[in-house]
Amino acid sequence: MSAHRKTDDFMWGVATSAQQIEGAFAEGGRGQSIWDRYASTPNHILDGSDSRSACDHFHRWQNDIELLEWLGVGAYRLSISWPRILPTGSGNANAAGLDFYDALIDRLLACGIQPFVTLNHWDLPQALQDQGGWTSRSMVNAFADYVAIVSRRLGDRVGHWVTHNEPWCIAHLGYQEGVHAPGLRDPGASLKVVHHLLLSHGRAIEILRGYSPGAQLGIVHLATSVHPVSDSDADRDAARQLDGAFNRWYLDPLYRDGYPEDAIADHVGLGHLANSDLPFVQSGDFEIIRTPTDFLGVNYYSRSVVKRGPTGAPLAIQVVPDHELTAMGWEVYPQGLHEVLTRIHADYRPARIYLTENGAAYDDGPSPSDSLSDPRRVDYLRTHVAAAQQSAAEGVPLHGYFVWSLMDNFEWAQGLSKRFGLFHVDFETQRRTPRESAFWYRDLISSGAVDSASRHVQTRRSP
Ligand code: GCO
Repeated sequence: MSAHRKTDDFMWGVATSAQQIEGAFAEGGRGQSIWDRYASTPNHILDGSDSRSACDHFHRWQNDIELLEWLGVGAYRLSISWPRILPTGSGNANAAGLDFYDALIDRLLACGIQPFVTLNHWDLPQALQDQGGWTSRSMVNAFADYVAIVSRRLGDRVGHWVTHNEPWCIAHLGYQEGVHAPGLRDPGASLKVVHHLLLSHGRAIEILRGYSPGAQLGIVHLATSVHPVSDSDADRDAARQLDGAFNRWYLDPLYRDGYPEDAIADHVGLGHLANSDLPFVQSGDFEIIRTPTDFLGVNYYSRSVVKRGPTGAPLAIQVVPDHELTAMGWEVYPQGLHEVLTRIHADYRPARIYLTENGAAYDDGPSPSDSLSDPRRVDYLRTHVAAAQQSAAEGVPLHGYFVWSLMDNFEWAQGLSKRFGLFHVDFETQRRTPRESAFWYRDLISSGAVDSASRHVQTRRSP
C-alpha cells in the first residue's frame, strides 16, 4: 500500500458531513432538514445543542481548505446538504446551494485535493419526511431527482461519488430505535426504509453514470465485526443474527441476490415482519439494487460483542475489561478492522474498498492544552492504519483511508459533546487548532510510514 498523496492509487483523506459542519442553517436559501427538526425537540440531543451554527463551515470553507492543505491530504470526503439544493424536497434547485458546492469543488481541485462526495449523509429535507420519508417508495424518485440535479452540475469534476452514508444508521437508529432523526420506533417501517434506500442507490448509480462518466461510484456501509460473548449455542446464534441484521441485510442485496433467508426468518420471529413475503419488494428491485458499482465504502469504529437477549433479540454488550473505550463507549478493537475488511473481500468481492471513516472521540482534559494533546487518538489511528495496511498486504483491494473527522463537529444525538476532530474547534470563537493527532497524520501522509510519524510534535508550526 503506497502512502504518498501524489500516488494515484491510494488516497489519504479526512471526512466530514454537511449537517455536522456547515451551520448557516437558514442562509443561502437552505430548507429545513430532519436533523434540524429533530434537534429542536427537547431531550433529543444529549447536551441540548443543535447544528444551526456547527463549525460555521458555510462561511469558513476557504479557511477549512487551508487546513486540508496543511495536512497534505489527497482527498476530502464531504457531503452535499440535500435541503440546500432542494429546500422543499422537490421542484427547482436552489441556485445558491449549487453555487456553494461548485466553488468548494473548484477550490479543492485547484489545491490538488480530490473531492469524495456523499449525496445523502442523513440530512433529508423535512418536507420529504412530512410525506413519509424513507418509508415511502416515492423517495426513490425524490432521491433520483436530487442526484440528477447535483451530478448534472458537478459531475464533470467529482471523481468519487457515494450515494448513501450508512443505511443501517438511517433505518435502524432513525426508524427503529428512534435515537436519530426522524425519531420513529417502528421495526417494520425500518425494513421498508432499508429497501427504499438500497433501491434508490441503484437508481442513483445509473443517473451518476450518465452525468459523471468516468467517476467511481459506490455506497458506504457501517461495518462491525460481531463476536459472541461465549461459546454457547445461544450466544453464537445471537452473533449470527446480529451479523445478519447489521451486515448481511445490506451487503447481500448489493452483491448477491436479495435479503438473507436466515435474517428474514429472524425478523419474522421478532415480529418485525408478518411472514417471509416482503411486501415492499417488487419484481425487478434486486436487479436495480445490484447495479454494478466501482467501490464499497466501509466505515469502521468498533466491534460488537453479543449475547442472546431476554426477548430473543441479540443484545450487544460491553465486556472489555482489558480494552480501552472511547468517549462514545466504543471498544478500541483494531483487529476488528482487519476482520471486516478481509471478510467483506472474501464474501462480496467489491472491486475496490475505501475505508471512508475511522476515528475516535475522547473527552478533553480540563485545560485548553489538554484538548490538544491526544495520545489516545494517535494510538487509535496508528493501530487502525496498521490493521488496514495488514489487510491490504493480504490482498484486500483497499484504495484509501479517511479519518473521521477533520475537526470537532455536531455529533448527531451527542451534540457538540463528543469530539472526533484532528482539529479542535472552539465553538464560541470558531477557532480551529491542530491536535497532536493532526501533526501525526500530517507526518504519516508526507512520510508514508506509520511508525516514522512522531507523537511528540507540539512545538511545530500550526496552520
Ligand atoms: C457515522 C457517521 C458520522 C459520525 C461518525 C461518528 O458513522 O455515524 O457517518 O457522521 O459522526 O461516525 O459517530
